[in-house]
Amino acid sequence: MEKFEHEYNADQIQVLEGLEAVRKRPGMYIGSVSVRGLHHLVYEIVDNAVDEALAGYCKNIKVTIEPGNIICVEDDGRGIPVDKHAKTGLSAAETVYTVLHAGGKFGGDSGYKVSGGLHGVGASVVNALSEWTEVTIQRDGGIYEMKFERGKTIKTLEKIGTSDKTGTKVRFLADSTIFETLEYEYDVLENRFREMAFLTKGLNIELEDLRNEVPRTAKFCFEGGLVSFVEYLNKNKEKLHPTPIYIEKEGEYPVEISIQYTTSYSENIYTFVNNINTIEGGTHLEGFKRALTKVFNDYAREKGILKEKDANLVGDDIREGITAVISVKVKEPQFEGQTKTKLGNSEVTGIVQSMVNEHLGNFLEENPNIAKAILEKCISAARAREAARKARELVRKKNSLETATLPGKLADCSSKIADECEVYIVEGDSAGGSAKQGRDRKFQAILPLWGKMLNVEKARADKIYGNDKLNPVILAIGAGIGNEFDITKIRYGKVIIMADADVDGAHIRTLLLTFFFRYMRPLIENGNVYLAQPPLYKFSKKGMEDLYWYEDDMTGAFKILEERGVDRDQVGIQRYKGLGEMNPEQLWETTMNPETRILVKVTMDDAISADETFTLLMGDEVNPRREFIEKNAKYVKNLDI
Ligand code: 2B7
Repeated sequence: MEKFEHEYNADQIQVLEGLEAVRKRPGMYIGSVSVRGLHHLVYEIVDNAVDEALAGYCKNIKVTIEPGNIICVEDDGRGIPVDKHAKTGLSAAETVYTVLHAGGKFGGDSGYKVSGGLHGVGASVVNALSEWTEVTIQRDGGIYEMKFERGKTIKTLEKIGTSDKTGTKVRFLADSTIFETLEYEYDVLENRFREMAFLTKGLNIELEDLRNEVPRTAKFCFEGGLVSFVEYLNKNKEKLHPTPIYIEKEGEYPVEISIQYTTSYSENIYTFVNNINTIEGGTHLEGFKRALTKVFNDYAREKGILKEKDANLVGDDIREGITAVISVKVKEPQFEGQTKTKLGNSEVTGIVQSMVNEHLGNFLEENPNIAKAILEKCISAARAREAARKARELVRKKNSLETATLPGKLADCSSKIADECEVYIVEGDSAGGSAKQGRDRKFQAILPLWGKMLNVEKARADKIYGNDKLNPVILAIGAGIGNEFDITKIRYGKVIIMADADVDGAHIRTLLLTFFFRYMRPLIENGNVYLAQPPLYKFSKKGMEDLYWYEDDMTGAFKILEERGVDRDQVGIQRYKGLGEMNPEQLWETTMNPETRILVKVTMDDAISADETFTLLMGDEVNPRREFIEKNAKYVKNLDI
């Protein structure tokens, strides 16, 4: 193949410098070079295809993970324009792939750009961070192709055939010298594309993973859009009304909202701006909450459900058990917050607020039975809130009477520098005893738990304050719970759950994680929650250093023994059934010593799938739970909840 000879003009030099900057500081453009950043590459390309769908020209998008982690994205839109771009002197298509921030300057007549990745940087960044990229365009009766290596054009756009179809196909291999890993996670992509399909009514998105012998595929298309989204989120919950509410407003700031109440006690509101999940909320969420509170209070007063003497319902009462998805389109979104996922545009508050006031108000008038069912639930939430307030005060009083606010069972550490401190939450008194003796008391605290733990999935807040199992955990961590949780007050940088590697241990782990997820979510989001991994086996022989093994499969251990020149028949194998079987020294060496232990950090990439998991594991429905456990028997090992 002949190499394309560049005649560099000033514009093109700028182009090369631009893409060089992306390669020098990739984090600035895609957030990070971790697996998360890697997935962003795919989203950036798919977003362009979704924009073409939003413009009304593309119906089908197909994403393939090919062997070797090559990504292929195809759409059946109009195809990226191939004509010469006046300013750069290159084809429009090559400009899109080589000029930083070229996005938005094209397709001016294609409807405005509303989709766009988290960082909205587009195809040129993907190109810069890929070992190679090839783009094939079908358009104007022709097939066109261009190729790049690390952002540099190696084959300029050229017609290679004829076609009566239209569309764009992009294949790329992420650059292994830039990313920590090239291994895409099928589940992460599947979740993201499902979400995109919900958010773009009628769009077909197909995902195919060809990396393994048995391919995995998923096809998404939802004619119901956000209503289908809410139905999906609530699929394992008991509903207060059969069909999700749907309200919509078109115009300069299109708004779509779907709402359905369930009998659960948690609040699940997911918000999107231009199809981007705004995890930190923002002005659209603010407007929604204000209007929701007002609409229900006004309705309840007008219908005499709230009497003159009654106080207004507060927002928390009205949001108990709600599942809602809010999707707004904003032409020039300002993203704020730690992870740039908080909408800052102040004008959006009022727009969403008045839209919900009007449309939801009308809906309640037209559907009095649904309004009544929801309000009954809100009123009982208000009663529980009052009971919770009393319970909390009681606990506060009791705690202050006992002078120290720390639980009696807690063996605290001597350091007061939260960042270096750890608390082990340990199941069982005997393991707790060993942990206390084995720990490094300078920075390790031990909180033993025993007895049956409360399932917070089936309890309201009033049952949590003052609960004799959970209260010590709340006090030890020291940052409150629920709306009052304050991450800056945590007393330990690491909260480590240490439980047996058996079914009971898994149960207690799940109960505690459910509690953290529902009542101290920032603790998980901030990466403070860990799981200790006790060993499953000990291999010992006189004269040989003990070998601890942490996996069910012992093959690896036998290999190590072989390398040490040890005859495996002479080695004693002990299977640990519980933490209690280890003496303090062993517990320190295997599970607590930062030099030798294995800790699994609990992360939450995706609140939607985490909610799904906990609803299933801890909720009322038995059949889906059984199916889930059968399918994910090893979920504890892979702790992306
Ligand atoms: C701002 C840039 C990125 N673009 C167009 C038109 C169609 C089109 C695209 C695309 C990803 C993988 C398969 C507009 C927009 C460039 O300008 S990008 N389709 N698909 C895509 O990237 N898919 C377009 C106006 C008239 N004709 C075509």
